[in-house]
Amino acid sequence: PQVSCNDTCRGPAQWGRVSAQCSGRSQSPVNVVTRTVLPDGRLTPFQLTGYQNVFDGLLLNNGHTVQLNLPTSIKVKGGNLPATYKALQLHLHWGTDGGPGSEHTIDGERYPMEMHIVHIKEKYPSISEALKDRTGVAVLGFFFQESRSANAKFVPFINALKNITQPTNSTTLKGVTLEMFTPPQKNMTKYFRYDGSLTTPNCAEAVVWSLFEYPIPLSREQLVAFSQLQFASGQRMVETYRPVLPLNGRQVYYSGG
Ligand code: BO1
Ligand code: ZN
Repeated sequence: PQVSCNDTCRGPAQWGRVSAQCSGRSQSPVNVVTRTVLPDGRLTPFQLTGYQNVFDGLLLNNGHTVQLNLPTSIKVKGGNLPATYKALQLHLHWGTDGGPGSEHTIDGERYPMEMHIVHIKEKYPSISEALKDRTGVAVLGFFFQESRSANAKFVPFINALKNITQPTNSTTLKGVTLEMFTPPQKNMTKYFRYDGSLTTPNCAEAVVWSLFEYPIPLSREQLVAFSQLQFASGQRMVETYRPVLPLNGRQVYYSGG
């Protein structure tokens, strides 16, 4: 008889069967070896638009992660990006109860959580168009680190998680700004840059990655709160990161040269 698949038999090791692109040579995430990054003076500070705009955003458990949909009035350019990109959504990757959980690693260190702000080139109507372009998508990646005190700016986001424990629950975060969920701009000047892919199927190699060195602080309790979410299987939504993949000769650049 047909048996249903659990969350491991559909895990990253099987993704090559889901989409051939997941077996490609420019996949994400990667381990960044800081000794071998190339300082690049073209990696200037980003020009961010709409980070102070107040919006009501849909926060949802999409069965893979928690996602906050963003207004497309939020944009990023500069930093040697080849175009202006508009925001679609942000989401996170984490471990178990505040343990290691970031997708990218820095010198082999895995942070407790990583946030991705997903953008597409302004000219594209949807992500499916952008995924056909090798630089169609720009993801800004932010690491988190455990801090003694709670991060007050994340309180509304984290409080809302208890209302969306099951896929496909959603709730509206009212009166928020992207500024609440990102570091002060002075802490966004040091970042790593490389060309890679989506970290989940279809794993399209269409992403310009920017990974900020400065980590966002959250208390242990705040990090643990993400582990209350659940997959469709009823299992706790934990270890939501893809293992690192080889660079296969790709260079990682660094702004802080
Ligand atoms: S990530 O930032 O590399 N972890 C990543 C991985 C997968 C997606 C986005 C970012 N997937 C796509 C979905 C689309 C959806 C789009 C925007 O995100 O495949 O169905 O429309 O939300
Ligand atoms: Zn992601």
